[in-house]
Amino acid sequence: MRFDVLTLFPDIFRGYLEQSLLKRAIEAGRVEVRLNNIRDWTHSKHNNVDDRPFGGGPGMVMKVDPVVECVEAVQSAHTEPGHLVMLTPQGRRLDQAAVEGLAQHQRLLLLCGRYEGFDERIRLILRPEEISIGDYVLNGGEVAAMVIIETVIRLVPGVLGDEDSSASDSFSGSRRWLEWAQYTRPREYRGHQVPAVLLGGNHQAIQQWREENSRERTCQRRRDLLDQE
Ligand code: 6GU
Repeated sequence: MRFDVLTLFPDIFRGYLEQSLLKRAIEAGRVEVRLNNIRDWTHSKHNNVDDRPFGGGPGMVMKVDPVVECVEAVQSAHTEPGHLVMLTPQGRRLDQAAVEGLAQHQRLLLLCGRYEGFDERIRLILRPEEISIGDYVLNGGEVAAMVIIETVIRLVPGVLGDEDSSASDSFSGSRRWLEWAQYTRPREYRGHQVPAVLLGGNHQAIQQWREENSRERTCQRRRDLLDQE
């Protein structure tokens, strides 16, 4: 799986790429992440990547030419074009089904914006898939791009250890329940006991308890998930 990130702030990604799971996946050659600075594709004397909106109003708009030329340069480095994703609050809201769709591609280009938005001609020329990570405001698409990288690589074979298979996660496949309550040692802490059934070694009873716990929590916290079933 390969990601080409297009951003004005590549440094935001560096610490993230060095965290253990992702670092191991990169070292094993399962994942590759290339950072591209959109500012390298400016022509103006002052390297402007943004400008005031025509018609007036607050804020600055990402200019069309550096973005289009950066995307074209990244695409032309390969024979097959990668799938272009634009991170924007105006996009389709990311959920696990969307993540599974993105994971079908060999190569994703993640286009991050800053400022008030993108010049509309970027959309018209590049026809990206537009994705939002939720109904709240971010300063830019960089954190959203990291969310995409993290959710997609969890589906790449070999990235997670066996003991942590993504197939058993909440929201994976047809399963839409929240995870059951988990406990580890000690058996008692400040008077709070681990449920006795989990200590008993009766695997059928444990499985039954977990299913019930999972359903109850989903019902209490995320009724909307049960209603979707
Ligand atoms: Cl993808 N970008 C920005 N700027 N804000 C967002 C977002 C993306 N998703 C939610 N809010």
